[in-house]
Amino acid sequence: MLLPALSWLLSSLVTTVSPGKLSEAEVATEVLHRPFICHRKTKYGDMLMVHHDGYFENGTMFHSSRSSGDKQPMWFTLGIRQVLKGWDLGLQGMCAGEKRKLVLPPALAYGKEGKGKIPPESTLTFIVELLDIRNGPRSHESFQEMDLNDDWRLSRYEVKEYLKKEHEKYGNPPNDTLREKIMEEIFAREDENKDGFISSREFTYKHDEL
Ligand SMILES: *[C@@H]1O[C@H](CO)[C@@H](O)[C@H](O)[C@H]1NC(C)=O
Ligand SMILES: *[C@@H]1O[C@H](CO)[C@@H](O)[C@H](O)[C@H]1NC(C)=O
Ligand SMILES: [Ca+2]
Ligand SMILES: [Ca+2]
Repeated sequence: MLLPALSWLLSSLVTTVSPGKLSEAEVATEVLHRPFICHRKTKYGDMLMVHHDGYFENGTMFHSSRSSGDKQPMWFTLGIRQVLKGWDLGLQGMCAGEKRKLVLPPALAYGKEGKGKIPPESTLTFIVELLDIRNGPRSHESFQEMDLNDDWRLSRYEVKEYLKKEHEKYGNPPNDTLREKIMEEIFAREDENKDGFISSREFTYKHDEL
């Protein structure tokens, strides 16, 4: 899985893309399985772990995460266009253990162009099973976790400590040079008013492209 800190960087790249024009297309969503117990529901900014199967309109399967590649479920952040627009819209308010069927019109999938084996103007059906939900890199929970002295802004020290903790969590070798570099990139991008701190407003990304 991507380091949250890295996906945070990626997400800021994604969100700097100018908002697309409004689409009237909608996702048809059907709940196939609802778990008995639901501790929390997905919201924008959460990280989701899913297995998914994708089908063409004629019923042919074009992808299954259970049988292709490393057969591992995939992690992504909801609501930042890291995945198809139809997923960002159709996987909200979902419980871990829930299974949904999404029918995506082309405008919320691969559009007029198509991609790879997806022909132009394809309506796609996905069966998505949500396995786990975590606080996203941009959530208030993450901010509070990073804000060690509770002053509602992140200093360079706090960001560096967070990166260090994340690197240790995922077993990466300690490398202060690399962390210093990542941190400077984060501040260059996120500290909009250049006061040397990332405020909670600067931290929480805007998802107005949805
Ligand atoms: C189903 O549709 C896809 C995409 O248009 C095509 O590649 C595939 O050959 C079709 N399968 C059948 C059985 O018609
Ligand atoms: C630390 O990361 C930098 C930049 O990626 C790299 O050039 C350097 O070799 C790394 N140092 C160690 C000790 O791994
Ligand atoms: Ca602080
Ligand atoms: Ca600032």
